[in-house]
Amino acid sequence: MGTAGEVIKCKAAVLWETQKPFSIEDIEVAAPKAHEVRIKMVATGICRTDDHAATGNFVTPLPIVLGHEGAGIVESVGEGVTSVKPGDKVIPLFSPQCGKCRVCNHPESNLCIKNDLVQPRGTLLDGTSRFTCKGKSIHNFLSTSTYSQYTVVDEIAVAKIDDASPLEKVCLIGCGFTTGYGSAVQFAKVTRGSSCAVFGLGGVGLSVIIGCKTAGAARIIGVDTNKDKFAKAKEFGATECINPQDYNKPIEEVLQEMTDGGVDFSFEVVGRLDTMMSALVGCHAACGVSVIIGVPPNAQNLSVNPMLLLGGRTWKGAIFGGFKSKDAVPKLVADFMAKKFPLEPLITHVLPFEKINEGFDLLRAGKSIRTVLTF
Ligand code: PAD
Ligand code: ZN
Ligand code: ZN
Repeated sequence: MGTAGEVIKCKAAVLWETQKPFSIEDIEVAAPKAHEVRIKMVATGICRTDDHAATGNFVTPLPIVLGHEGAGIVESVGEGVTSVKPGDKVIPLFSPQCGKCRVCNHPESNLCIKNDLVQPRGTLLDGTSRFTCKGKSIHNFLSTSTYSQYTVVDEIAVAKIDDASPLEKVCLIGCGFTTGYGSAVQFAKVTRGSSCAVFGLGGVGLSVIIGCKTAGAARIIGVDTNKDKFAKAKEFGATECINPQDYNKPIEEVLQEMTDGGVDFSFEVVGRLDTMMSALVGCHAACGVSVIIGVPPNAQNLSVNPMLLLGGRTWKGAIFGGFKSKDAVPKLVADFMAKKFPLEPLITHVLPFEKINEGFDLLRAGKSIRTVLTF
């Protein structure tokens, strides 16, 4: 490869300060060090977690190159890399899989201890970043940083996928689709004939619905304050949709009345404390399972009466749908290629990368499900 070993100059969307637009900047991307991989990005989605970071709701070091739902082609690899090679199609993994730690060796868990999302340092594993702009080092986001024409990731944070896969679609497997779908089928293990409630009908919530339907749920109740989301939710398999603003009582009571005491499975896919409580109380007090997927606002806590759990309810949360990322992503791409689930209906907008701020405006206005930026 012509550029292997060299610094690459390219464009990236840099966030210098929270609550400010992204600036498209000329940056330098250093060559990958040992066990690192440099990727030419082809497509990346806009996920609400990127917006949480851009607004400061989710705290991460600045300045930074955000983006964590992407797909691209390996440009070059550092010493010792064995799982990918130049020319491979890949998906960066915001939740890595080192394959060695206690969590990676646990049969059920997936949040590898090498992750950079619980307490983000904004760097690769060696504690530094490969990005510089105007002489300043720019941080990495969630081990991935996909809002750049080129990015460098650790080998444990990238998965090789099918050579024939359409990158402008399968990029959603890098976060939104997999998180939602996995939360239903892999993490909650939704059962056939069960009742489910999904709070928040964005890209992730709709993917929860795909998972609930695949698992054979009998009732899937979509809950959203934006009724424009209902038609698509029904297209994906929601059997009914409700808007909390249409009732003069708490939505958890409405759910309890609709489902003989509460749903079997509820999913919070908004990222608010009040909806986390409603999802919890809206699942059955004895046999309900409530799953938190939404990222809560920074440093906010809930106060919970333990009686809500004493009767047998389960309350849990998951990153990336509970999937072990490096193992699961190539299989999910193969499943998509075998038409086991759709991704196209989740993509409402496709924009050139330079229009990233327009893409975020669409999300903030509630007008998009997923915008895919193409490079
Ligand atoms: P999104 O903004 O596209 O969807 C959120 C939906 O919630 C929208 O349709 C809103 O209208 C709706 N909503 C807002 N307020 C309320 C309310 N009070 N009651 C009901 N509905 C409401 O976001 P998304 O689908 O990209 O992401 C959803 C959340 O999941 C967000 O917090 C994101 O940070 C988080 C996430 N978590 C993971 C993970 O691994 N756990 C991965 C990806 C995203
Ligand atoms: Zn690990
Ligand atoms: Zn995401």
